[in-house]
Amino acid sequence: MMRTQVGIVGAGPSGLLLAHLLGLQGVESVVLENRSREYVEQRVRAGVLEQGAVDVFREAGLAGRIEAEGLVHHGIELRFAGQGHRIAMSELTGGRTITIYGQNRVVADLVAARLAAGGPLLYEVEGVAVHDLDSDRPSITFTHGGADQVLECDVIAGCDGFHGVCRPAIPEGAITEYERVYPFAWLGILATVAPSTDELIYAHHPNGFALHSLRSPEVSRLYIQVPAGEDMAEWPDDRIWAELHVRLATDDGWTLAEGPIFERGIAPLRSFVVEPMRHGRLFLAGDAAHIVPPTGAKGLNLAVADVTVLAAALADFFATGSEVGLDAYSDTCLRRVWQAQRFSWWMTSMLHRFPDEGPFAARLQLAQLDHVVTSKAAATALAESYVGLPIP
Ligand code: RFL
Ligand code: PHB
Repeated sequence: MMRTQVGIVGAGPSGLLLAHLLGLQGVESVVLENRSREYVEQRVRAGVLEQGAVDVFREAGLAGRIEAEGLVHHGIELRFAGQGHRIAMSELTGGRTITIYGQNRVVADLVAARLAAGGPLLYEVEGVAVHDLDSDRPSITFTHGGADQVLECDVIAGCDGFHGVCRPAIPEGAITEYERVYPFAWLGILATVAPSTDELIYAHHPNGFALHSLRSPEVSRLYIQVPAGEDMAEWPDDRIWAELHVRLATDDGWTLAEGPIFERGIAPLRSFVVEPMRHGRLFLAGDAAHIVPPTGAKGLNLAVADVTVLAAALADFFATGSEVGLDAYSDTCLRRVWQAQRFSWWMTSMLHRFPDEGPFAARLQLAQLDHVVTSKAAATALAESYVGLPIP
């Protein structure tokens, strides 16, 4: 039998950052992850950090590599009807920025910090189950290195992502789930080629959405909308590039440079929220509690906000016994979560081809885009959401 203050299920960005923030406040935790360290550090996902998220990392002493190697961006481009239009994000938001820095590097930085702090971080645990969530001694059972283990906790943090075990452990009827599944997915690639753009390009095209992002001056990250359930085998490299050229084309002769593709994957698009983000002594954070379609670049940033709020509430609880912060956790986070849902849904609706909608809907999308790039009020609304709401 092991004992800790906070048992954390999942060593993604949520679980690792929570462990670090708790450690800074003298709160003990044990982090349990069912995958291997290599797998988690290589998993390619998000790439955009809001300024508020970078601030959290800086204040926690974790921003060394982000500041050295992250790329600070002041605007994005919306491309439609053959033309690009810059949204001057920083000018519209009093100087706020975003930073391009891959999620796998965020995770690697957090793992390094956790190991340096000597905190327990167990990989390749199996059969994780959470128990007695309604008591003040919840526990986690699992197998590690062939041995059955019981971890007794004061609190459990469910940071185990959308497919984890914590949310399903909450009795039916105690939570409400809100969900929208989109009829399309994103096919994403990483390619060894200098980005053909300085800023992210979000493109609307009759064939469907495309996004030109990047990871570094040498590596481009590109996405195209594909039908839900699409098989990667349908997309040989030359077809991916051909479609990117078509969807990103402009009237002024802009060109897209190609390079060797070294990573590819297809991710479904979904909007999901669970309310409340708590059951008894179990607190859900990040993707375990909510999923946004990636069009707003909000998934990772919401995870950072959740665990920042949760760490402060837990530190107060362990220092003073007060549950005020813990009781407010779900409502505090959900307000911000629903704003990110609204923005992510809106960006998704404006930029994708919806197979069941006709030409009227497509004309409305173009009118919406035209409005955003010609009205300062509309551009400001987009920019404020894109750079991110304050972390409470
Ligand atoms: P994570 O990163 O999913 O981490 C959860 C961790 O829990 C582990 N786990 C378990 N551990 C122990 N026992 C169990 N039973 C467990 N079950 C699961 C998992 O192995 C994992 O290590 O959630 P977290 O920490 O909340 O972080 C959230 C972000 O990862 C997520 O919001 C974003 O990456 C979303 N997302 C993207 N966001 C963007 O802004 N841009 C993107 O391009 C983008 N691409 C993506 C994505 C999410 C994806 N998922 C979740 C399918 C691409 C994919 C494929
Ligand atoms: C990425 O670089 O992976 C990325 C950027 C912006 C998004 C989604 C993903 O909206």
